[in-house]
Amino acid sequence: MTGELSPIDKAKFVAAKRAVDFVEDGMRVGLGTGSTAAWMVRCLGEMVRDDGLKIRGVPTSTRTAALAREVGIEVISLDEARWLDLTIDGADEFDGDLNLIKGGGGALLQEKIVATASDQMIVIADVGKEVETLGAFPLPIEVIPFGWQTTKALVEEMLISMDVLGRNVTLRMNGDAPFVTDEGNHILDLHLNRIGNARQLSMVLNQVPGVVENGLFIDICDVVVVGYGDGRVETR
Ligand code: ABF
Repeated sequence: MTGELSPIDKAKFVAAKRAVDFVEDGMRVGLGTGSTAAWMVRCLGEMVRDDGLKIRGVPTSTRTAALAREVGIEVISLDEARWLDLTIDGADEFDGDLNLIKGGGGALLQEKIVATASDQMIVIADVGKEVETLGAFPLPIEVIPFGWQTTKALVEEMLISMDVLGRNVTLRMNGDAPFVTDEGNHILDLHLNRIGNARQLSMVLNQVPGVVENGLFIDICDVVVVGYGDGRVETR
């Protein structure tokens, strides 16, 4: 499955491989999105095929759903599962309190719903995602297309009123057109450099009309499995 991997891919793979040890027969598992999560889905597929592992997976994107089916994982919707035993997903940044920035892949809305509906959330990440303070990675927020420019202006005003230093807000593009999420929405990326009070920012952002959800995951993640390029794995 792995062949010759670059150090970064090796780090992602070993984190994913360790995290699937948490998966037990009969579990309903939330399946994250992104390149690290894709390794986890492939590892689970191997366990289903070779070890007879019986799980049902709830994907967090159309991309992950397609991969899960391809590797032989039974896919169900969140409404069928209602509640999940475990979710394993990647992240763009994590800090010492296991708070996260997610959404670089554009799937933050389904990812947050699925993670919140899980008894346990495990994040898998290469060590480069570890930060002291969240915010160097642009914070994605999902906004509805209707009046998105007004929503953007309201978010910018809100950042000024909160004295947030970096206030550059950009519409995520896919070539010449705005990026469209699985839910038919757009993504605004907030270039903040440093997020002083992530909990407060998350709450305030979600009060702005037009904002559906933001990529700050506060008090949702239980464990981070960190992979290194030399194959070491640590758990935070
Ligand atoms: C998902 O994939 C996202 O929440 C996050 O933005 C991204 C991480 O991607 P990768 O694993 O490719 O770095 O988990």
